[in-house]
Amino acid sequence: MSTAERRALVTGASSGIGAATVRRLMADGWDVVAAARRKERLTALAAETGAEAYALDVTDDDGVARLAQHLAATGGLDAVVNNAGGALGLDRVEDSDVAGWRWMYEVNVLGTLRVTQAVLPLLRAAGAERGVADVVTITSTAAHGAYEGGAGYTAAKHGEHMLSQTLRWETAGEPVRVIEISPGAVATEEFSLVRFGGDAARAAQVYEGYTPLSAQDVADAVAWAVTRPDHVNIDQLTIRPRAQAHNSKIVRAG
Ligand code: 8X3
Repeated sequence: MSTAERRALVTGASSGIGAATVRRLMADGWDVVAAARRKERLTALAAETGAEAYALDVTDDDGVARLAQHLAATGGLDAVVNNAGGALGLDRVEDSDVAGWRWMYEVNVLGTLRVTQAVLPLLRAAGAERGVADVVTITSTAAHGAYEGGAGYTAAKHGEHMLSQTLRWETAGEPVRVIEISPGAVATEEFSLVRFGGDAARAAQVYEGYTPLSAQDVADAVAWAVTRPDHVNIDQLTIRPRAQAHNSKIVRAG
């Protein structure tokens, strides 16, 4: 599939996997709308890559609807990369904070639902015209298993996984592919910092003693999945560092 004149929306684009995906798709010749809450954080990325910076909070119904209108009025959409999301805390179930779970559901599950619902008509139209369009969702290996302290995040990611699975059943036969990319440990600027409430030392420990994935590794997987021949759907792709066999099994040096 040629990427010439194809347009992608990437959410959570201000850092990490989102920013790397914007860079990779722009380098591959896509037009990219880079969306994130903090538009000022997108300015440098937009200047560097030529992507369009768009302020979006995936928890805001009206904001998501406005984005869909903007996309419809400015050329439509060939692919969405649902990347906005995150984890809060590493608390046992008995100690979990309901507000933290609510935030994780709101951003990971409902944010993906909101954005996907809003742009699906545009993707259907693009697919009908050009052969295929893509819904890509960045879940996590946490979408496919459990680990101690992870229940809020794993439950939300399992929800996102089932959203993706169900949408694939519902759109089978249409020119819309539904793709789930599930990364393991990825060293990004923010994921673990957010999870541990800004505790930089604790966040850094997550990636010590082995080579974690980079955001670029995941962006490469996205770019590969959306450029398969039109009849090929990469349902779900797990990608981990070589030193990781499970969320809780990482072999560290020393
Ligand atoms: C991040 C991977 O192991 O922290 O999505 O759940 S993990």
